[in-house]
Amino acid sequence: MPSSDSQSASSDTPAAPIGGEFPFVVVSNRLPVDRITDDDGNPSFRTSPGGLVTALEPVMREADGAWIGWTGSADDHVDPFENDGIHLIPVALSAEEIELYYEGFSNDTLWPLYHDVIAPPAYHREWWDSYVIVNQRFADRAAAVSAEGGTVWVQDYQLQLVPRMLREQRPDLTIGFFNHIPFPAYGIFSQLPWRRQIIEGLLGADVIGFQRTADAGNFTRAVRRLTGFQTRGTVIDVPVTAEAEVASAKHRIATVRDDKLVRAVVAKAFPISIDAASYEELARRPDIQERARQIREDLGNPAVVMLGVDRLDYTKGIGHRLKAFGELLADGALKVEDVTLVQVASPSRERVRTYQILRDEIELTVGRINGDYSTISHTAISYLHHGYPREEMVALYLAADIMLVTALRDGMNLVAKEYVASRFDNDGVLVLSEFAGASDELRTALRVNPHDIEGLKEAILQAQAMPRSERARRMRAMRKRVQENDVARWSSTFLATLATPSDDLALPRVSSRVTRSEARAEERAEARAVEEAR
Ligand code: GDG
Repeated sequence: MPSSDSQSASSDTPAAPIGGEFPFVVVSNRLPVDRITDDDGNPSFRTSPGGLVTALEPVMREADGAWIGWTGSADDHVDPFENDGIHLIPVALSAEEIELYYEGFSNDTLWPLYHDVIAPPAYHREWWDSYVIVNQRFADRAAAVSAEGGTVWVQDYQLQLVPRMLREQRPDLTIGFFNHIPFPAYGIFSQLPWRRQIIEGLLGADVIGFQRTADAGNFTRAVRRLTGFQTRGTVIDVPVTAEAEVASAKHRIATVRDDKLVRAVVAKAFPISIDAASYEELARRPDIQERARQIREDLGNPAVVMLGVDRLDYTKGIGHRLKAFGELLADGALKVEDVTLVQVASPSRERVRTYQILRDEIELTVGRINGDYSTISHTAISYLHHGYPREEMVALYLAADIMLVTALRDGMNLVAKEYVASRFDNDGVLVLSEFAGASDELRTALRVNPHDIEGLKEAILQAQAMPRSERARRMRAMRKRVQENDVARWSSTFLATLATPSDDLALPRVSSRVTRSEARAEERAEARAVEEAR
């Protein structure tokens, strides 16, 4: 078992003596807590109520799990601590690493690249170097605290090198990875100067989860192009050479022709969701319903309230939404007396230049539309550059007749699912971009291509005119889906796949190599699946 000495020298203050004790470990860039300071200036932590925590909390408690991540502040050398019954293990990042690894490589290289280069990705070697160093630090920490034969679940694009780095140190572990954002087509991914290292990093995992079937297909194709490894449907045969790996991961090892040993890696879609019941519970609270009424009243009781809720991010298509809305006002198809658009744009990545430019553009557009169409008594767009408590978000969902989700590219989009989960009255219309992962599941939303401004305008008008019976029919179908496939089911399905021995993945076996024609047939089938998923 590696000792905590294996942490990199530039890492945190020495950890409390907990090395090697946790059978289940989650690793994510951020810990699920926020640092708060009381009136006397004493710092402490408060759980940040994200969906991931809600999903993993029961698993964590049952398995005596630990969560590894960054606290969100620079040079924050904090010893492991317990919060709400979860063991939290902080990893410190220096101010320079936040700039290079986090704001740079994660948010200004990978984020735009993986979202189909909506904004141009920047490639800097010093950002990459920092990404490697920080990923190694997370991997070292996971290696140090995980129990023999334990399970580690790594989250998201900031930590794609961790699976392999961890496997090299701890072949006894079962390693999962989940990518919360899209995985791009090879033509785009191949721009990345470090594309091979990323693929190799991810292939250190036993199960690699994606939001959509199309993302898993893009990844598998990138694996074939860059490594030549054989793939069979959702299974990738990764050659193994290290004896330790063969011995410790027997159940995932198979022999293929020429006595080659391979490790079976699964890459498939596990669409993430929300804690649907908790949204419905909030929505049913009389005080929150009263707040929803109050919001409508404060807006001047317009006939129609439209809503957008997004982090202020260029992937979310806020500009396209505003353009369609502004044109409908200009055409006279919508009247400012009848309709208000509430746009919550919560502050995000404010130190990254692209985000500063986006904010300026959005606020200029909002100002223009309001200047042109608002009256003393009616405001066209109520624009809110704030974060709100969840109770207020649910009140907004209840107050909104039409929810506009017009992302240009989005892994899933939880806001769409939150709106649906909150509408226990089976009312409200969801206008949903086909480029958000949620559109694979929410088939009865009004699905739009946000680049098609005419189509978007038509969908908004259709939503406005939709009869009550049709609204209810569409909403009921979406609610069923979101209630059945909640975030608890997401995590249990992923973890069950991770625990599945390879026999059930059609291993062990002595297989022949996949022939070229089989590979082509498989690619065609994948392409069909991608088309169907769209
Ligand atoms: C990434 C992927 C994927 C937003 N403003 C406030 C607030 N929020 C909450 C929403 C929602 C969450 O933040 C945003 O989730 P999204 O899924 O919409 O988008 P990303 O932040 O880009 O998340 C995405 C997700 O990971 C999960 O895998 O779906 O595709 O990009 O829960 O409600 N919450 C509160 N106040 C706000 O002002 N309380």
